[in-house]
Amino acid sequence: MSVTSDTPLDVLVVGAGITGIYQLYRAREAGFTVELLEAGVGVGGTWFWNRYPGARFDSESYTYGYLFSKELFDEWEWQEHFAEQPEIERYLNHVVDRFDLRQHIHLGARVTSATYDDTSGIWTVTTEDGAERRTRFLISATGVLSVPFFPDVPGRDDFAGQQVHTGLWPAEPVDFTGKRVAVIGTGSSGVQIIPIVAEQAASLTVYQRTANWCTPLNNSPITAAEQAQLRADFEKIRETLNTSVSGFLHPAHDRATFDDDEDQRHAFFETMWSSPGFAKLISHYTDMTFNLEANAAWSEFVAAKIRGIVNDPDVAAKLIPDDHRFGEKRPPFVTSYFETYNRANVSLVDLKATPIRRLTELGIETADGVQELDLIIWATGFDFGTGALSRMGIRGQGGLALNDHWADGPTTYLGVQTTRFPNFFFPGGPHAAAGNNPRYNGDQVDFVTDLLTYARDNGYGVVEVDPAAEESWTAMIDRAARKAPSFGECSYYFGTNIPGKPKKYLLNSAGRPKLLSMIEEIKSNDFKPFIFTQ
Ligand code: N01
Repeated sequence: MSVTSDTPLDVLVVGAGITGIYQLYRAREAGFTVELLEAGVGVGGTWFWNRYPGARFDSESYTYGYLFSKELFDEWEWQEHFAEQPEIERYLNHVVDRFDLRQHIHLGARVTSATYDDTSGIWTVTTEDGAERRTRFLISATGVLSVPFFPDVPGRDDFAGQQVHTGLWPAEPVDFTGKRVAVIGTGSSGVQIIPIVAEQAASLTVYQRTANWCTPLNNSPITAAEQAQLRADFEKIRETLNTSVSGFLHPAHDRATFDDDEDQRHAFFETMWSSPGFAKLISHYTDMTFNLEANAAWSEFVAAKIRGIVNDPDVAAKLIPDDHRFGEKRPPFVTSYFETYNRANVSLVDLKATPIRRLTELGIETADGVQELDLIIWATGFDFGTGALSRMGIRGQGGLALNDHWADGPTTYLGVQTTRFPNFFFPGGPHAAAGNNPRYNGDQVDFVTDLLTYARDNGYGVVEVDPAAEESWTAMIDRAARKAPSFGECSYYFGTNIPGKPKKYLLNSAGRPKLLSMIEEIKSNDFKPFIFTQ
């Protein structure tokens, strides 16, 4: 099957997640001919695939949704401060229909190769069904958490029961009722699904390798008065988000941990414990993440909370991290998580003491024997940052494979382009964000659209980035990684969860204001250091 026409598209977007939908909208509004290819059978990206029970935002709904249209903001009333997956998927479908974008979207269209032609500057993109499309500009909005990771556990195919991954959750509801269920992994996905499975399953066994510093999400419905206030504050919200380091509304605190005496500190820790989501990182004492003593004081407070909630002291001890500090990994935010371990049908296996040996036909085998199961839920994470880009068969100048170009990890400029791959962009990919992702990704989409508009309006057909600029931006990313108090090398942010993956920082910890100020400077300088040719 081939849909190739003589006239290439101006823009082909890959991925119908939050970033891709916005990129499609912006490219069309800028007057480009544009289509979007999406592997899934629905739109939503991360929020389409991660449809496991309990999946929800942990950034405030109204700060995570789109802010480009006041009308859209006014008409969509988020039900909760942290919306659940079904509402998020409905919202994204609403956006697609409201802005009449569906006609440009091809669902079930997984990209298998994308090849740049040095002579014409045109990309040829092939999908799984063999269809080919030609485009001048190729924009991959394939996200950072889109390739689920299954650990290489021996005997995975031997298990006779059902297996599902949180990041590849089936469209049909998975029934836990009366079943013996295992959840492997206790990252943000695992800790969201565990309480819900526990309520319905006959038994739930949680396989935990590393305990995480989980704290309450503190979600609640958005009241009518709050809805009205949000609408009244639209411009103020946008302004605050645009000037905050990580794209949240939470204000920074003005005191360090030991500026307060013990009683004041305890009271502040209680306030933090009861605060919503990421306030516990952003509005915390200014030194909490990097002053070891300060971090230890907060960690001990959280540990005491866990001991206070979990009845069995041995189980509580296993749920308290002992190998990393609070904030060194991305902290999950939970609802009734620790309480779940007080249920008679829930047990916790410490994989450091008894690692998984293999799967058998009946269940999971550790040193303690085989736990018989009906359903295994893999909540084992993702090939973060570069996972999707490395599986699309992308070839740039002279047939160079992106995977060879990035053999030692990604190098980028602004997290939107890499050298030797002209006319190819990847907003929301590696080096894009460290915080509330849609805010950074939206900045990148706006920038890429402006860049392409400039090229078109000035008669240029090829846009590439100066190698010196890429080198300097990538060095800045690596420096910021070393300085960043949070997200240490034990985190998937360095790719260390994937065997054989180069250890390279995949976020942009320099903050959103820096990204925005660089974008403004580049725009005012005729988009240098991008190189334009006809
Ligand atoms: O994945 P993870 P996730 N044997 O990589 C364990 C976003 N998100 O899907 O820590 C046994 O964090 C692994 O153990 P260890 C958010 O950005 C957001 O949970 O490597 N266990 C860990 O416990 C988040 O950070 C929300 O020792 C194995 C788990 O699997 C990101 O997605 C909700 C194993 C993987 O945790 C990823 O979260 C959900 C093995 N061989 C996700 N291999 C929101 O709330 C791995 N594990 C918005």
